[in-house]
Amino acid sequence: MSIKTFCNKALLFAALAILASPSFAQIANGRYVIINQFSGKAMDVSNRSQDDGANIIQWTYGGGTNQQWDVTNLGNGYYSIRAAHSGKSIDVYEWNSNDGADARQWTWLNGQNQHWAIDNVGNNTFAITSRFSAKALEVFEFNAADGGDIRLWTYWGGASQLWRFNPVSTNGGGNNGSITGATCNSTGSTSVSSTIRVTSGTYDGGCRTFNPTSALGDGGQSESQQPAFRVENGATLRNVIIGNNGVDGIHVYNGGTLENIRWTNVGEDAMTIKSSGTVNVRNISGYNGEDKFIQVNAASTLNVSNCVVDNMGKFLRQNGGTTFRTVVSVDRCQISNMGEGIFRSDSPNSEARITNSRLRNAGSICIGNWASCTSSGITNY
Ligand code: ADA
Ligand code: CA
Ligand code: CA
Repeated sequence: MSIKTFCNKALLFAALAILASPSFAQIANGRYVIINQFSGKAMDVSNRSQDDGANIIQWTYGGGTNQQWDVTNLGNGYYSIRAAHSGKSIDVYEWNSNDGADARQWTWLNGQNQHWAIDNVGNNTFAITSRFSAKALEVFEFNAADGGDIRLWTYWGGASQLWRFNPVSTNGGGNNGSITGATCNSTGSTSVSSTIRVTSGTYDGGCRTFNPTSALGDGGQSESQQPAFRVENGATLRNVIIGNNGVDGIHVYNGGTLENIRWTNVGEDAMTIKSSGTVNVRNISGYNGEDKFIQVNAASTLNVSNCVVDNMGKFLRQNGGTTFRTVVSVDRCQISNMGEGIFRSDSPNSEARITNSRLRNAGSICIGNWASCTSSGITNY
């Protein structure tokens, strides 16, 4: 090529390189769940306290407003970060400038110990640094458990000092690539003594907690339990919290959509595909089952995106001994503490894949027989 063409191309590439470089965008004002990169747990005001001096700790995200933070750009290079349930600020307690100083909540007084720099250090992880002490918020002593303390320490860039800001969506809708799971805060409760059937259109639970009664089962491992909801023929169920008696969860016949659902305490299982169809599941959280989360009993296509699932035997089971074809895709999920693993099937005709997800103590990704079972974009945290 001519020198002129070469120079034009070089300029074009330089311009493209600038456009393609990470934007290191600032945090927009809004409400966020703030997730620690090391533990995967959410920044939390202990015991939902309203008090000045209440401790700030980490806890598994469960949708509480004491786990959501209103972030406001103060226009001076710093932000205020205030708990949604109390309006109180993250505060360097007692103006302690040492390593190990505690982060607690305090009434907003506009002090420099309540001003925070939020710096994008790459990959959408952020350091949160005090204007007063220049020290960074971290999970103290690499504690991965619920209740781990949030304190300040000299910044050194470890995962325990890095945070993700996941926007809280108020409508259960998209989350721009972040993993939040379900986002409802309970608006009240409704008891369910016979299965609620959703046969067309959309059933919007309004973020109420649905509590199955013993008429449907006891939430244990009995296979004779009834589901709390039955979704049929492509209908949609959204904005639901299933309470402590999880019974047989949600049954889907002939395809359907589940959106913004939280299973507080999974029963025999959380969701079962009972007859063939396409099932789309998004923005869900499930906790504390004994065995399966999702059960597949019929040939089907299942797409799951944006889920948080913790503490059960396995994420998905195609019914034991069956050889029909299921195609499962799981994207943007955080899966932790699976006794056995993620996908289990006996079918040489089925396919499963998990992408762009975070795993911790999640067992084997592929168990049993599959035509294909793959993973990509996995972070072990
Ligand atoms: C187990 C049980 C099946 C079925 C399934 C389910 O795999 O063996 O018969 O009940 O659970 O649908 O939960
Ligand atoms: Ca603390
Ligand atoms: Ca079941």
